[in-house]
Amino acid sequence: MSLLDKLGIKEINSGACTGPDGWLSTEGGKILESVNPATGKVIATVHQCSEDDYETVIKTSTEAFKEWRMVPAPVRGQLVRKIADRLRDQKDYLGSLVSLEMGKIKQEGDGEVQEMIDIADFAVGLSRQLYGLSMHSERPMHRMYEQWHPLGPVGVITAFNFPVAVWSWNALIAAVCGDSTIWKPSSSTPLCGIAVQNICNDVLADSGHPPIFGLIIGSGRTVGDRMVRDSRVPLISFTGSTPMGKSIGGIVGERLGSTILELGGNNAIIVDEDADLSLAIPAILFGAVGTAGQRCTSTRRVLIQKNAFDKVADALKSAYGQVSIGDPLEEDTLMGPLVNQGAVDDYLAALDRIREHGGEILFGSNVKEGSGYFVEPTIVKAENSWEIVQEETFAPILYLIEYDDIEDAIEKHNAVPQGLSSSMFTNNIISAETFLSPAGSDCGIANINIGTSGAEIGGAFGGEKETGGGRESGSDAWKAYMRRQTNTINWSGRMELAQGISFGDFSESK
Ligand code: UN1
Repeated sequence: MSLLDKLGIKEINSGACTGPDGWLSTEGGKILESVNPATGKVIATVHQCSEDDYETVIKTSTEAFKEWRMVPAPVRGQLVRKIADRLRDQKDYLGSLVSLEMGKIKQEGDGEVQEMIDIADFAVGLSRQLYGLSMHSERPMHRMYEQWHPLGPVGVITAFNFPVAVWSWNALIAAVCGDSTIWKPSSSTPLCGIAVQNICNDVLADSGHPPIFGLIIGSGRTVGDRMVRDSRVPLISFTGSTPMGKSIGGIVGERLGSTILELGGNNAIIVDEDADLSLAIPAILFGAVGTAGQRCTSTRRVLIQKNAFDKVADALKSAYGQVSIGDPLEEDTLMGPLVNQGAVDDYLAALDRIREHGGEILFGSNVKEGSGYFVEPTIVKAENSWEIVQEETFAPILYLIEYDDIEDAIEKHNAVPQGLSSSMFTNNIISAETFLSPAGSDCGIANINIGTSGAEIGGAFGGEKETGGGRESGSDAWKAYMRRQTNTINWSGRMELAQGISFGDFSESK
């Protein structure tokens, strides 16, 4: 049995969205090819959804929501637990599919499925902890509290680089919150969407619960744009580029819907003078080369105290020299391909701009000959102020930048438009606390002695500034998927106004 068979994927897939009873036929829809980035060859094709199909998906999801919102949250959690069971069974296959379709190495593909399992476990626990506060009323014999209610169908638009985990952060938390979800995966990774949806359909079919997990594979212009504009979808969670996020934020804001925006990062690691390089070098390597530099949390800049610059640069060059590039499903490979030719073109265009700035290339900078979208991981000596350094290039290009002292390091660190992840390697408690203080890193994630990428699911994930401000995954990120209701109950038998207001005496009125 082939990998695709094991995951219920066909060579030609004519179910690209879901209705009340699982897959809807989209036969005849415009063909989308899923391409293996390591070879450039087509893995399988999908007939995409039409605008009419979108209407069925949204109606199904809206009806499912009406039923699901009344299911007790701990019972909702049990459905998610079953999905976690299936993910545990299929971890190896699904991890391999992520590798095959997106190009990250198998270790990271499996790691991504592990994130799904972890968030599912988190969501099951959360299903008994959707706590609201209770407040003391200023009036006697009044009870005041808040409760969290389900919000509605949630639109989840995910990117190619985490083709399954980001769905789970959203959909599994939304599920225990009582929401249905409509997932639009990236057009580069439709097969990952189909594989996950097959698991959801199986679990739902046996459960007696409504079809709360919906999928829609189609072009951004046909179905994505429709969903973003649709006032039946109160929340859009979007992961992708800053320009696209700005446009989505504007459209959803215009209709006063909510968004969770998870946009670009320009993540830096500060290497303090006394940093332990046996920790810093592997962390920088994983952050910059892992997933071929295609995580939002990828390390893009390393700020190095100028006296330590040569030592750190040499250690990095030597580590980069040992990175094996090739088939992401091979055990020894550390770096797979970029996702497509467009990404290779972006890598080359960035290198041209680096050269225009007079940037010194310390390692790499070449596209690999042969099939597939392979490039060399690249190290550049750069200035933080260069325009290209200010931008997120979704490729393994690492900028090494000198600083004088901790103030200079933090100033340079924060002097980019994005604010996702950050880290400092130091054994100096004052440097560490400065970095974590209100005057330190301006990012949503700030770490000491671990890198910028590979965050655990238990924390709230997201960032500031042009990263969009959204938070998903752990901590209290669940609140974004619910609506808060404040309730006051008067059991005093008297009608008393707040703020001590007296408004005539009508107590005898019938
Ligand atoms: C992303 O790149 O969109 O922290 C998400 C990390 C992963 C998630 C990255 N847990 O690198």
